[in-house]
Amino acid sequence: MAGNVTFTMIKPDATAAGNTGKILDKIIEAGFSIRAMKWTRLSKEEAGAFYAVHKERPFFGELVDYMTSGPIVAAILVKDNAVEDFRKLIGATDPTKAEEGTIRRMFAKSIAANAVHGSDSDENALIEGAFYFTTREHAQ
Ligand code: FUP
Repeated sequence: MAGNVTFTMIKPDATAAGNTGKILDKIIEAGFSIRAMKWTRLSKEEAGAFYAVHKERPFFGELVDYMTSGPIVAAILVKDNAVEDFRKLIGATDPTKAEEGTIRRMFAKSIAANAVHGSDSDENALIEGAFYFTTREHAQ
């Protein structure tokens, strides 16, 4: 059975553009509740560790530079079927391919500056949530 937790980051392009509130509204309207949330900024080491799975990809350096270029909002979200439903809500990685009405279609600037992150599996949702929040902060 699919889990009920996912993890998101509102990325530097979206916080800089003043879209944090609008994106949170969309997330809440879609039925997600916020279990933990933090406005923060990643160091290069933290961004590199978070995206370690992409270490060998050609865009890794740019991704780390971009993700450390400004503040982000990290959050643990709860809803039935959270991972899949949230991926649908945000749309494709490349905003030009994201469906109408999705968060990336509305707010993303490019494939790199794509407004939001969403976990791609239940396992990664737990790992990514634990990257930012202590057990006490997300045990509600
Ligand atoms: P997603 O799961 O949709 O966030 O996408 P991926 O895990 O494939 O990629 C993680 C991040 O790497 C994306 F959000 C943006 C960045 N990326 C690029 O900058 N260029 C690419 O060609 C692919 C991904």
